[in-house]
Amino acid sequence: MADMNRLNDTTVGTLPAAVVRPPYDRRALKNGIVHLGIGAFMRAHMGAATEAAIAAGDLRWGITGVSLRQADTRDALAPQDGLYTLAIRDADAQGQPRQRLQVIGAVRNLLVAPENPQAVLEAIAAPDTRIVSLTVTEKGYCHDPATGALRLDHPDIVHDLAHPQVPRSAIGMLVLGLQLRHAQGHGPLTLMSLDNLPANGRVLRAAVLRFAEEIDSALRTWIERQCRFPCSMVDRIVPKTTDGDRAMVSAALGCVDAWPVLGEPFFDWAIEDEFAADRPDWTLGGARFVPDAEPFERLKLRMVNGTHSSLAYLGAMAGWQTVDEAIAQPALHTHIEALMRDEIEPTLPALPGLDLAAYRHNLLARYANPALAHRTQQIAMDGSQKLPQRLLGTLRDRLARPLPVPRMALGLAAWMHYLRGVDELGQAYGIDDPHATQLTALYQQSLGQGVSPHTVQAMLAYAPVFGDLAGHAALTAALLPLLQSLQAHGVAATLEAVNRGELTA
Ligand code: CS2
Repeated sequence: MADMNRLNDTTVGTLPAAVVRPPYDRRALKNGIVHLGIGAFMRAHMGAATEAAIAAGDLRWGITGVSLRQADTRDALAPQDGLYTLAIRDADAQGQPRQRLQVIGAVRNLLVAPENPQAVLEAIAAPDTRIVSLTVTEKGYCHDPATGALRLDHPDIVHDLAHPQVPRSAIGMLVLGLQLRHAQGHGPLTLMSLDNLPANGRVLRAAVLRFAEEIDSALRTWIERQCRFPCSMVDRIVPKTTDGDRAMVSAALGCVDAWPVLGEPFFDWAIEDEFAADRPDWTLGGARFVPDAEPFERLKLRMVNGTHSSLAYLGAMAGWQTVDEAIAQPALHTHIEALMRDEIEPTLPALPGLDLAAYRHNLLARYANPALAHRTQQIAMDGSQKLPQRLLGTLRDRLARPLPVPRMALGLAAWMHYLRGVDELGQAYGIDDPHATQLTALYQQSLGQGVSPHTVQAMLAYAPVFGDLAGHAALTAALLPLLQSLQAHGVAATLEAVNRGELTA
């Protein structure tokens, strides 16, 4: 690749004709959106939908992308004038992987918050800015996953309250940026979370108001009355980009893109039409505006993310490295399909026009996409932050009725088993989770001579994740034989047994 040109505003005109590229004059773009957490997901999802709105002629929605920690995205994209390629991957009718390439021009500016937090506050305050959106992952809200409340004792929040000139957390940056905006007399903003949290807009709103209350009650009132926090459901599978992906995209472009993203063809975004000022017409990119995102979020978090996490822990332990490799195992396929049909779907609210069986079949086909190489270890990270909304909501609903939970409990048992830090092939891996130290110590200490009721009880007593499920007798009884079987016989044998209707409490 050394002798190839770099993708940028000059070379974009020379790309092969099959590559879609910005059909508008990028120099005329205004910066209407500031996005915190300019990672792969946002660039493959909202970045693509915003590009569609801009391409239709509305040039107000250029994006300022902010990295909250690392400089790598800015370092890669600044020499490319913010241009990056979205590779949409699937298989053709013969099962051969293929990709469709689009160069996206919506990201105009890039900031690295730790280098210059003031620049981020100024971008939030700038008069052209109408929307600040976030993909900061579950842990980026500095909240307690079990209750949803902002943790005033979170180290980043403690830091930001003590040093408001140099905020580190997304919440601190938002509030201090809004404070500057308010002081400069510019209008209110829409703050939009695109993370996989239930009622993501309400979680964000509560965190922002709680932080604002600590620094300035008049500011809190202004935000509360004037700013808007629409909830949304976002859905597109976006694996982490690898060096191989970068080489493949660059070869197809005939010039180097150091920071492409890849994703599946599937795209969904249901967002509440609750904006403080204008917004792009994201329907042009496949979004839909809905009066209430809650039923969409519940559907998506439970069906997609819930089964994704279950599959990821089982797959990671069995040594199935990618989602398509895992779902190709007949016993796992049977389990995931039955998990959706028998245990998750009965907990979902009816949605007009939604055919749940078709949704389920389509989801299994998405998991089987052979061109994504989505790693089970990637999905397995941050379990403490993900399990409450992915698995525990469904579990709580079923336990309250009470209905049996053998398949839901298997996902949870697999997460506990995963905490031992070594897979069934003997490969050790790190646990990537903000609670990793506490959770691995708890699991390993509670094991003693092997899995016992004490092991399960000790895990369920971990309040930041399980809250009121501590000591739950039926859940303990459901988990125990599954965890024992995973430990003694492994993933494949446990799946077979569960599929035969065994190992139930
Ligand atoms: C995945 C999600 O990494 C994960 O935890 O479950 O990122 C998932 O791919 C997306 O939510 C799909 O929309």
